[in-house]
Amino acid sequence: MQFNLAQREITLKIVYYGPALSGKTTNLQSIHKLIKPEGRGRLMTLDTRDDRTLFFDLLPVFFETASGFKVKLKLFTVPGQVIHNSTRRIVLAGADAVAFIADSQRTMTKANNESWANMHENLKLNGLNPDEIPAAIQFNKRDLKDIKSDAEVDDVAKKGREPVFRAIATQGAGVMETLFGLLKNTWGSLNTRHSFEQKFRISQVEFLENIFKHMDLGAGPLPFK
Ligand SMILES: Nc1nc2c(ncn2[C@@H]2O[C@H](COP(=O)(O)OP(=O)(O)O)[C@@H](O)[C@H]2O)c(=O)[nH]1
Ligand SMILES: [Mg+2]
Repeated sequence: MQFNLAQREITLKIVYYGPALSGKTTNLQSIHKLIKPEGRGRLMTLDTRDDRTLFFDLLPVFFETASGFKVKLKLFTVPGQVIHNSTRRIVLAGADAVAFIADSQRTMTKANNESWANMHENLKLNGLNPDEIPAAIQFNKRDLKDIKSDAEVDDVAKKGREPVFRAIATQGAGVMETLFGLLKNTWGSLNTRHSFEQKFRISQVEFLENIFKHMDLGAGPLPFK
């Protein structure tokens, strides 16, 4: 969390992590599409030399609280390719929460596991505790064949502390649910570590409602309370 007292501005950083081609960029593109222009900034994409790799994407989402604080949410993705580890570590620095985008295809199980381990390692190298940072797991590409079954996904959910979501990011399905689930936990973590509610007078419901008020939620209301 970055806090600028003079401008009464709070900036939160959310990082989308995962193996190459799991759908991190697609998640951000879908979220960007679902937010009305007044609630978002420009989606930036920097391409690196090997064209299938994106350096990072940044998606700022803004709102102002009743107590007069401006909250900015910055969403980043990392390049998944093994050779871009130093970039991943830099992007992860100062993260307030991580969304881990796994590829549901069976052939990607090893890549998912390696990326998960790599994320833990890079969190530690950045002085962040992998057991404490708010995290959500998304199993993306549910529309493809030869994917982990629902029962197997449920198993992952049972074993870990992170909430688990299913998605088809190319269709925008499950992307808001993932972000919402993650931000619910993020508020809890901020409140524990920074007395968020007391200091800034932002309740969890106000926090979530403000972030999602500009978003087209399509499938129905999210569980704010
Ligand atoms: N079938 C299918 N393809 C997807 C889905 N999400 C992403 N993709 C495709 O997977 C490829 C990699 O996606 P991208 O978002 O660039 O992956 P990144 O490397 O994690 O950022 C692209 O061709 C996407 O269109 C999905 O839910 N289903
Ligand atoms: Mg990408």
